Amino acid sequence: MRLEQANPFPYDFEVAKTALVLIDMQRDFMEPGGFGETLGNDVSLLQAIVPAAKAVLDAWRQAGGLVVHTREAHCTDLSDCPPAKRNRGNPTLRIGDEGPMGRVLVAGEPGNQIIDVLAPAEGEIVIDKPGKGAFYATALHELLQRRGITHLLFGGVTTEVCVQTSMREANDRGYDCLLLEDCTESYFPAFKAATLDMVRAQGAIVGWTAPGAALLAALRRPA
Ligand code: C5J
Repeated sequence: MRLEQANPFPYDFEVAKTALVLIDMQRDFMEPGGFGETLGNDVSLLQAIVPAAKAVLDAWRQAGGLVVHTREAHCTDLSDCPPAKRNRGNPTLRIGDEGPMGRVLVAGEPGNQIIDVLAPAEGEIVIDKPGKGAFYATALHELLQRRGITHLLFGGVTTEVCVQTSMREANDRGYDCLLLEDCTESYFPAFKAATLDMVRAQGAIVGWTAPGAALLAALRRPA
């Protein structure tokens, strides 16, 4: 299968060897009262990508592709949250503090769940990650290797933090990565634009980018 519209040049992949990786589409980042807002961000900006991400998720499931969801999540005793992360900046609530959606960025809390509309389906991989990257201190690489995955399609939030970090980690592990432009968002539009540019610069130094519609069209084309 080929995404002709991909940048900086067409992206070839096989559904059976490709996973859709949706990064951190959690209430903690997407809704008021969560981690994103405690850092001073306008979380309403992120809602814009939900329809495109949902359309891609539905089509990818329909095609039988592997789906991976990640959550930035710490264990209840915060033993996987370095003080340098917890103490950084001047948030209104720190990781582990009790907020309106439960303890901020702690696994199992209401705010830590993926938003309902993109909730994982039975059998899909869900990775709880203590870092920004999806490969750091998780079993993701082994799970993908076991399934013969060579290509990753990325969406999720935020573009320049957890999405970009995960893409760079994936790139170093040998995956051909593509970022779905309208399925990722940042609290800072300029950072999103810069990330898309830097990913595909220098002949796709980190990977490709393409609109979600290009993937939908490719999946609809007869084989
Ligand atoms: C952040 C993330 N922004 N999921 N996490 O702290 O990008």
